Amino acid sequence: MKLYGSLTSPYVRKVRILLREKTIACDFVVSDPWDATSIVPTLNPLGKVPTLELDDGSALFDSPVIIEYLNSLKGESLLPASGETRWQVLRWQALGDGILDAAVVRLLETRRPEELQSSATISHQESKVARALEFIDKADKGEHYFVDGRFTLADLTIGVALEYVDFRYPHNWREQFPRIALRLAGLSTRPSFAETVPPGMERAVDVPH
Ligand SMILES: N[C@@H](CCC(=O)N[C@@H](CS)C(=O)NCC(=O)O)C(=O)O
Repeated sequence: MKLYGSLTSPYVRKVRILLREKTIACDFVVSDPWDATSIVPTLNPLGKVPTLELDDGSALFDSPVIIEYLNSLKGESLLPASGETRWQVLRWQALGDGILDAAVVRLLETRRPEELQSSATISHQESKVARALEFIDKADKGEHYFVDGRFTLADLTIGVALEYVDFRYPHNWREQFPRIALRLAGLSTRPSFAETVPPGMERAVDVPH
């Protein structure tokens, strides 16, 4: 298996974390999806990373699909098989992916020439992140993990999303949401997270009490 992706893509990072959590061997090919010579569009017509090339030459794409596939290969599943906890984990995963989508749209907008940028688009995306943080805070019951008393795809996805907010949309959310900051500090120390920090990302070390 070969995973194609960039070192900064949070969607790719989710997959790299899963591979580490489940100790699955997989080659990692650094590939910039914006590079015209990238091989990715020959595997994935959408030209996006992550793209996972399987040993039979076929490819899987979209991070939740890749994650579900890899998660099914071996070890304890990070997604409960059925019941209420399954839907809870999938909802957290959707929220985390949605935070990423909003932060990416915002970032791309801010990278346009200043005179072409839409402040309405930027604040529309920022309000999604703000509401998501409120949602996470409200759901916090002081437990170490989101669901099932163990590390699941919920923790993986929300953890990556929060660190991506720090990386690409840095703002002082920790003061308003110290419980989320504490939760993220716990996740950040996992080897799978520490080993996949994007180059250029400074990690927040201060956790408000
Ligand atoms: N929904 C996709 C999003 C993947 C995505 O948008 N990846 C970005 C990199 S962060 C990309 O490849 N962009 C290139 C493009 O859109 O052409 C997933 O979860 O895998």
